[in-house]
Amino acid sequence: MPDDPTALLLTVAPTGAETAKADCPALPTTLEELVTTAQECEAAGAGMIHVHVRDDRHEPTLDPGRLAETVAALRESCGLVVQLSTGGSVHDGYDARLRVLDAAPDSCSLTVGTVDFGDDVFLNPWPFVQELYQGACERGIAPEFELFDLGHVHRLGRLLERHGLPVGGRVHCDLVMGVPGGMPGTADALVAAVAALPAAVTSWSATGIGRTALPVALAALSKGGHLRVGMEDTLTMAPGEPVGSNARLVERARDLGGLVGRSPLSPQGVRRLLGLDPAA
Ligand code: KMH
Ligand code: ZN
Repeated sequence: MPDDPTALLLTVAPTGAETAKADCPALPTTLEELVTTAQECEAAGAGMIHVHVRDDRHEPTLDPGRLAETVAALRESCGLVVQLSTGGSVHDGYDARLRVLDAAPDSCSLTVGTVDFGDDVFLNPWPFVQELYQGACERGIAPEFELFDLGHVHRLGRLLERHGLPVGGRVHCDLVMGVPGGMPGTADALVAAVAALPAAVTSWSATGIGRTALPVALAALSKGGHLRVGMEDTLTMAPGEPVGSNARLVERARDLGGLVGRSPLSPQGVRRLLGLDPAA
């Protein structure tokens, strides 16, 4: 059955690894805050949550116990499809990032190539990308391919040609735009990236970092794509107006989608979109 073109996947990325709690007290960094955020965002229309975990000092961590505990808590408290970040922070090593899969999330982010990341470099060499992809496939975890640059779009085609499709046969990717060092968060860049997507891609979303959030969201909706929003990517609603909560960003995305006749996809619909068992 073809996907319903009026359905809109809203993914919320509530925390990320880059913003300090001290700089943004509204950032959900404890498990309790994350669970509350997930529930609020589900009520606002989100279908999937992209999760980065923090430690007791609110610092990013890939501690396996914490990741497993987080997956369990989210499954117990909300219906959202749980996607764990395998990107972590730019300081995380490859082994720790591979071990994220052991927490058995429904989905995992999978960045397809290296990208400059502000003053840092987010390293994703080809052998690591292949190992991560094979690990996700072996465990039946649906990858969401993170594409920060046009070169990543091309590389996704190479990855799928060499290793085949994910379990379930669906290929979902997310254009992450406006990272300093990656592709710009513009309508022109989005159109170019979408035109270059491999034919095997079955769905895509886009997210614009910082002030590119709205231009990217509007361009993505105009091209029929889905949306990722959240405080991982955007900390202001407008210049000088801090985001009060992740749910506000989800509500805004839902309302923008509504203007062009799109309705939020339920978590069950998201599972279908990703090739996961809808009944699980
Ligand atoms: N924190 C960035 C270095 C992902 O979650 O997979 C990587 C990132 C991508 O956020
Ligand atoms: Zn992330």
